[in-house]
Formats: sequence, C-alpha cells, structure tokens
Amino acid sequence: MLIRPAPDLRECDVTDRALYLDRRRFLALAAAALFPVGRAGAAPLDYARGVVTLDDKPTSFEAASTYNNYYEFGTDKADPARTAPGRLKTRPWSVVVEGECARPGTIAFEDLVKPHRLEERVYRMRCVEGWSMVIPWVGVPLGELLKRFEPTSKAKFVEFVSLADRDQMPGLRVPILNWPYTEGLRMDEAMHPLTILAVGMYGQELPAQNGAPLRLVVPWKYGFKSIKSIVRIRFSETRPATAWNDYAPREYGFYSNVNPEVDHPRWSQATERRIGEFRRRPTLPFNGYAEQVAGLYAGMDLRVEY
Ligand SMILES: Nc1nc2c(c(=O)[nH]1)N[C@H]1C(S)=C(S)[C@@H](COP(=O)(O)O)O[C@H]1N2
Ligand SMILES: [Mo]
Repeated sequence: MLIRPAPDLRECDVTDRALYLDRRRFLALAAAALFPVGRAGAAPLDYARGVVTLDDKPTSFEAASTYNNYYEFGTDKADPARTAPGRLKTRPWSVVVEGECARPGTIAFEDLVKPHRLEERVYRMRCVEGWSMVIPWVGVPLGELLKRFEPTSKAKFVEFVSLADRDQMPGLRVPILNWPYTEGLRMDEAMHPLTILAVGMYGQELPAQNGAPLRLVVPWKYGFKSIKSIVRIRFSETRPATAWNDYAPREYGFYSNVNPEVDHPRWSQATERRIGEFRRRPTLPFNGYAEQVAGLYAGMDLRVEY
C-alpha cells in the first residue's frame, strides 16, 4: 500500500503543525501584493522570502494554476484545474522512503517537511512542448531533506513515484503512460542546491493541479522531470526507469536538461513561448542555469545523453 493513513493527526493538528500558518505575515504579504492573490481559502505559508529571485516577471497565478500538465487528471491543459481540486485527497499524506539508505521508513507529510525552513524560489519552468512560465515556488532543498535518510555510498540515483489512485484520478483509465508516473535524478542532481521539493507556490499551499501536497522542481530540466504528488522516494544503485523515457526513449531522455541545441524529434527546442507573452523567445542552455549546473555534466556528450 502506498499511502498509510496517519490516524493520530486530527484536522486541526494538521493545520497547526503543517501549514506554518502565521496570520500577521500573511496579511503583510497580501498587503505587499507582490504576487496576484490566488485561490480564496488556500492556506498561506510561512517561508523565507526571496531566497532565489529572478528579474523575469512571474507568470500570473491564474495561468500557472489553470494551464497544467497532470495526465492523471486528463490530457487537456484545462483538465487538471477542473478535475483535481475536488478529487485529490492531500491529507493525510505520507511518503515511503526506501532503498539505499540507513533510515528508510514511511513518513507523514508534516514530519517530512517540518524540520526545514520553507524557502521561496522563483524559477523558470520550461516544458518540452515549447512553452515556459516563471513560478514563485515555496519549498525545501531536496538535498537537505534527503540527507536525513542517510543515503549509503551505493545510492547513485533517486527515484520518485507519484500517487496512482483510480478513485481519485480519472486519467488513469487512459493507458498513456505506464502508471504510476515515475521520475529520477542522479544523486548529484538531487543534491544540487537548486533542486527543491515544492509544497507551495505564490505564497500558498500547492493547488491540487500543480502537484499537491509535494512535487519536485528541477529548474534546469524540462518540466516533465518535476514529478507531482510524490508518495515514494527510493535510493538506488542503478538508474531507475522513468515514465516518459519508457513511453518514448528517443523523445524523452533520462537527463532531459533544457537544451536549445538538441531538438525533440518532432519539434525544435531553440525557442519557447512564455505564457502571457506573444513573441517566442530564445531558449537558454540549462534553462538559464548553466552557470550553476553545467559542471554536473562535464565530459558528457549532451547530444547522446539528452
Ligand atoms: N505525476 C505527474 N507529474 C507531472 C506531470 C504529469 O502528467 N503527472 N506532468 C509533467 C509536465 S509535462 C510538466 S510540464 C509539469 C507541469 O507542471 P505545472 O502544471 O505545475 O505547470 O509537471 C510535470 N509533472
Ligand atoms: Mo511538460
């Protein structure tokens, strides 16, 4: 069973312990109106502001929460916002951590996140389909979180698995991908300080359609690496199978670093359309994060290892 209920948590405990609700801060945030106010009733988060910022203007919350890829809730961009919020049950939530580590176990979402200070990270997001957004995520550095499980020296990769529950996810009836959705990173990619597990965006808890309650964000890779609604994390010695790579290995590589010079077999990756803009703009190597991450791939032929 992927999800173990946490019967010891009542609804009010969950709110107190998990959401870091701080009304004063939230009011200050709303007053500052840095970002468009999102869903009415969404829980605000307490987090360190501006840990990573960008000059690029953030995409509107409206666009970021209604133009989505989350195939478990349908393949149309509008499907996830229509179908996920009423169906995806994000509390209680727990994550199984297993494989090559000294401290495997099943951990409640609240306990997974609580030891960390939430941080705001404004990142570009580039989908392999040729569109992009700028999203102010709220999350924790994945590397710091993974260290708590004490990965062994055999841990060379990390695999992530999404929830796959037919009762909640109507898209699972369509066998596009081999469900559950899976993704993976090499250990050094997972430990890189830019890689985060997001629990929120625009100062609030993640909307269901964006991968609540926690999703991966790897800003220098195509969006499909950023797996949503994670229920399992596995350290492994060998490279894990990943959903899109299984589906079409020639089209979706394991690494999938944003690369304007390596085209998808059916379309160019040289430019992108920033959602909310009209003209296409050039796509940047590693999505603009080359200075920070290119060193991870020194000596690799990125045309072969795409
Ligand atoms: N479980 C799961 N994770 C997923 C997807 C999906 O279909 N299922 N789509 C991916 C793709 S292709 C992209 S571009 C991003 C989209 O994230 P967003 O909807 O928050 O913008 O989520 C990624 N994570
Ligand atoms: Mo994507």
